[in-house]
Amino acid sequence: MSAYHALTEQEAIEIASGIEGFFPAGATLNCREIGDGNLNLVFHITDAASGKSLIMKQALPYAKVVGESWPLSLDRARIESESLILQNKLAPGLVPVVYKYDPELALTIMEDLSDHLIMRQGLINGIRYPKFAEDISTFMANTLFFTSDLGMNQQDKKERVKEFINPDLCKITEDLIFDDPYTVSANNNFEPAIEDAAAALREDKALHLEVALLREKFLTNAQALLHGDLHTGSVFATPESTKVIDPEFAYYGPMGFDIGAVIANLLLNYAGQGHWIADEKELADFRSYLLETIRDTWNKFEQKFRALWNEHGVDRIANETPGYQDLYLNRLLQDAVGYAGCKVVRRIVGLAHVADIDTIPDAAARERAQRLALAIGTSLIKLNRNAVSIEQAIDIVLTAEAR
Ligand code: SR1
Ligand code: MG
Repeated sequence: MSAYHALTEQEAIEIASGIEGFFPAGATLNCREIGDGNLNLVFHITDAASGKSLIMKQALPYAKVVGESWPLSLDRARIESESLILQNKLAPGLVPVVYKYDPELALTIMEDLSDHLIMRQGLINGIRYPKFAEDISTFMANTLFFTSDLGMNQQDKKERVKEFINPDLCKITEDLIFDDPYTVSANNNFEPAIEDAAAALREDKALHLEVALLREKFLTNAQALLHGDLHTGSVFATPESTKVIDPEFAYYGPMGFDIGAVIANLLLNYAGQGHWIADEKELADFRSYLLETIRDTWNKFEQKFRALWNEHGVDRIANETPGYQDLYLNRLLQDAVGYAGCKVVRRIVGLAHVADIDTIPDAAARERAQRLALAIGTSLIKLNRNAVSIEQAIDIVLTAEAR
């Protein structure tokens, strides 16, 4: 099977049977297409007799969420498989293992993680993930430090920047996160009940200035190889284990974009959560857990990033100049806060939303959650260049809630 075409379940079975040594000879394989994301086909192949299974992810030449009118490069499948392989070296055990990549079919064959749950769904169900802050901070510190000019040969890094040029997927982010929510765009998608809040986003020039600066950094700052779409739908988790998936948006960009994505998606759950848990104390406890996870994620990330720098830093002047490391980390915090804000706002008024909020059945409760998220998101964006501590971001959340 060679030339590119979207696979059927039967074809996926034939490819899986051909992977030497994976399934027992003559195994009766079962296949289900389970892709529920915005862009790709995902086949789950299982052999009930041996209990063995794998995942095949195939890129489609257009954005599935919109249709064939929005073409997308298949090269993102290469970017995803190469990112996963690199991430597994830099942060072992925190991503699925890639078994095989087929460039012609834009197909990545990888470890099946269906003993884990997509973290977004878990959080919606009120599950806590006590290992998440530890694991995601390790993932981000290792992948961001060792792909940056601080942690790798700087000539090799320039070669790597070339390998991860990802224009189509970056354009999605540039439009959907840093432009559409602040103007009238056919891509936008919000409920009539919050039209006034959407109009306020379009009119707030001080907000636009901050978004323009964050957008400029996303366009120009090739600081490290990012995951590029590190939301809670890109994490498979159990209380004991964390696996980061789906790095098809990977490119060289500002580190704070990944950190901000994690913070934003915990906050989106925070905003939606109030309406799932009826008991006041239980709700307050779960929300405190989410804020504690944000605090831990940043603090652990900072501590691990500094430790890697002190032990493995390759840049003489960066290593030896007093105050440089502190300023660098403060800029990362500021970027993380700003990008977190942008990522919250886009999920309320932009094209692609999140289930944490969209599946709230009661319209008035859903509107309250959307308004809370917008209040948090816009305040974080306005804070970004003045942030000196993660506690300021936490305070913004607590103040927005009290309104
Ligand atoms: C057209 S793709 C919409 C969104 O889905 C992905 O997960 C990214 O977040 C993207 O912005
Ligand atoms: Mg994805």
